[in-house]
Amino acid sequence: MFTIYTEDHRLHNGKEEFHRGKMEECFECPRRAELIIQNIRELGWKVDEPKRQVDLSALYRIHQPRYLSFLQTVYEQWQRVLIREEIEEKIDAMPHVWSCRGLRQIEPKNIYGKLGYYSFDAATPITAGTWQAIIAAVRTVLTAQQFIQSGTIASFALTRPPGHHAGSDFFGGYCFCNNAAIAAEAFLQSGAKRVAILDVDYHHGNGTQQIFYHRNDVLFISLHGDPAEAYPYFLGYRDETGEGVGKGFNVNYPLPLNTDWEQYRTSLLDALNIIETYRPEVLVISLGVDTYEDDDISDFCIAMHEFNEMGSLLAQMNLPTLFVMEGGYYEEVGTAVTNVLTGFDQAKHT
Ligand code: Q9C
Ligand code: ZN
Repeated sequence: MFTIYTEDHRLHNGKEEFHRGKMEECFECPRRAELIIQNIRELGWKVDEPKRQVDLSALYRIHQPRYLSFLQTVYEQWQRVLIREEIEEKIDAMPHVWSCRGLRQIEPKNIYGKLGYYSFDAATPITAGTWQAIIAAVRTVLTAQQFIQSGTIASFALTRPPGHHAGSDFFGGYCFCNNAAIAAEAFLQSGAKRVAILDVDYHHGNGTQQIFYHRNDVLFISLHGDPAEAYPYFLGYRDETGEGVGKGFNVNYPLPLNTDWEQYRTSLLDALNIIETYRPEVLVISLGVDTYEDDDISDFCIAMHEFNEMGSLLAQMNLPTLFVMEGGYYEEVGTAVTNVLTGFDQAKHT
């Protein structure tokens, strides 16, 4: 499987996230991508750097300009406040207050207010190099998208930070810009009429759902831990089916904790049937492998070898397929990823 990767992801390197009532070392770390690329190199697959001159207009179509300029400048503003408050330590920017029911939706001037206004959790620290890493991930996914556009049957965008929790104007869940959504938009810009995004990450792709909820040119399907029990808790129920012309083009499969491959497979086959009926020109996979039984923050029970079958089922769609990296938080994350991609490749060649 042809992979796009750059070391620039390392520039996003959060120290701690709020977890179980206290600050703990970030689960979403540079090491994740390094483990994955190591597995890919061992298999001898072709790896390219993202192109420098890639057209970024899809990024600006998916995310609000005000949100993007916030992301670009937030760390500078944060640093000025640290200096003013005479804090010498290098601390990541992190929200601690949000606007709930009964409060206003107005962007505050204050940096703490802004951080809360543009986010939904305290798991997503912003570091000095976060913006550069975000742009590197967007270049990565758009380069992989271009290769598919010009006839490559499948490619893998090894993106970090991940994207599926990021909406048009909010970050959270380790995500800032929605790499999969940006790729889908790029396909449409270059002439596609229908794109399907299938999200197999353990967590509901709330950002992707929000972005395309009122649209029928992108079908969004997500399989995930039931929001009544699993993060992000506040979206991902079955009755969220889209609105306006988008009605029927959003499909959620909330699954119980401890879902195993056999149960998962049933919903996956159902999802693949819906995609077939939709007749998209391309398939974008939000590839989270945090459904693994030993993932550090998730509660499904998929065994390592079962990821191969997942890949081969995806191949049977017979569509140009763009894999975009999302979650997966454990030492063998690279094996799970290459198992999906190997399963896909092998099914293609038989
Ligand atoms: N610290 C992705 O897999 N935190 N994001 C849950 C609390 C947020 C996962 C545990 C999990 C986000 C891309
Ligand atoms: Zn996840």
